[in-house]
Amino acid sequence: PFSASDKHDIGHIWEKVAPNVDSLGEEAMERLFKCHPKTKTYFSHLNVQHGSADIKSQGSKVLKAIGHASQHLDNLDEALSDLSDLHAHELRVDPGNFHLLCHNILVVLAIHFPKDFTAHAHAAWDKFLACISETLYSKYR
Ligand code: ZNH
Repeated sequence: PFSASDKHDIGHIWEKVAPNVDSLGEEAMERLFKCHPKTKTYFSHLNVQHGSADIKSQGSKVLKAIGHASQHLDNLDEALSDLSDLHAHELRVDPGNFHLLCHNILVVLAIHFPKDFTAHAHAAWDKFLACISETLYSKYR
């Protein structure tokens, strides 16, 4: 359900994110943990202190998965199938947490790419991240 202009805006911003997945991913995770400290409980085996290598690596993995998804907009279920198994069966992340992370990713995009983050791009990314989230918790029972 992505229009041609949605796809354009998703791809255009992704190209700007791609070279910066470490720092932008780290910032999104830090904002998530600051605004919603309970989300840290899923990462209790990692170091979630400010500036930790674990946060950087987790944020980078999340953004790279989003980049992968951006190349498969018409086929998210298949593109994210393994990740969806992981979140549903192993990590068992409460579905209510996904929109919190998505919101913080949008905030990071808005701060770093203010010119590109038009209302239309905002809406396209909001839809894109919601579709990713829906795919990641689609296998929950
Ligand atoms: Zn997640 C992991 C993505 C959301 C929690 N993740 C992960 C990874 C990735 C991701 C890529 C890696 C995997 C491997 O390694 O294989 N996520 C993602 C995305 C999203 C998400 C894309 C949306 C958008 N997560 C999420 C949330 C949460 C989570 C919301 C909670 C809060 N994850 C998680 C965990 C993990 C992960 C816990 C594991 C970590 C470690 O390392 O251990």
